[in-house]
Amino acid sequence: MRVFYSSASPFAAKVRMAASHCGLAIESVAADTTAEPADLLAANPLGKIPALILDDGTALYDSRVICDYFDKLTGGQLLPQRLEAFATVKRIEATADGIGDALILVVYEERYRPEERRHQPWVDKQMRKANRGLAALEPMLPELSDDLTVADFAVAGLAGWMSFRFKGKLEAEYPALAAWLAAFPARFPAYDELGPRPA
Ligand SMILES: N[C@@H](CCC(=O)N[C@@H](CS)C(=O)NCC(=O)O)C(=O)O
Repeated sequence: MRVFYSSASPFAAKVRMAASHCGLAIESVAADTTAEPADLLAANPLGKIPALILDDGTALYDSRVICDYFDKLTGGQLLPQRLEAFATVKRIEATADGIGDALILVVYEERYRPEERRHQPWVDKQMRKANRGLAALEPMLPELSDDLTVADFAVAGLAGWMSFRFKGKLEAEYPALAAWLAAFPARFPAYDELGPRPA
């Protein structure tokens, strides 16, 4: 299997950490989404990473679908079986992913729009979304068990990415999440290699 990724992407980091946790050997192929490379578009018409190419050549996207596939492929290593625990993990994953979606739009507004075309009320709306999500996420963290699940990888991907894209925000506003991230490499040593890092 091959995964299109970039070293900074929180969603690609989530998938690569999940694959490692499941003991899956996947080849990582760097992709620059801005350039819309043909091989990425052939795998994912949306042009987004992560996109996974299976051994039979078919493709899967996005990070939630890929992680669910890994879970099924490896007999339930990312998701709990019990309904209540499953719902908790999925809620935390969706919250972390949704915060990432909102913050990425904030980053893209700056990256892709000329200054005179930026619309601050829309950026503010995305920031409110992210801040509500972060405030909701912090009290959910104690619900995570010692056993790593996809929720841990989603939160670590998000928080690791924020630590350089929104430097200082977690420490200043969401210290429980900052502390959770600081403790994560001890729980998952491969974070140092697979966690998000500036491109
Ligand atoms: N919901 C998607 C989000 C993926 C996503 O937004 N990826 C970003 C990089 S972190 C991307 O590919 N952006 C390029 C684009 O939107 O064209 C997932 O969970 O995989």
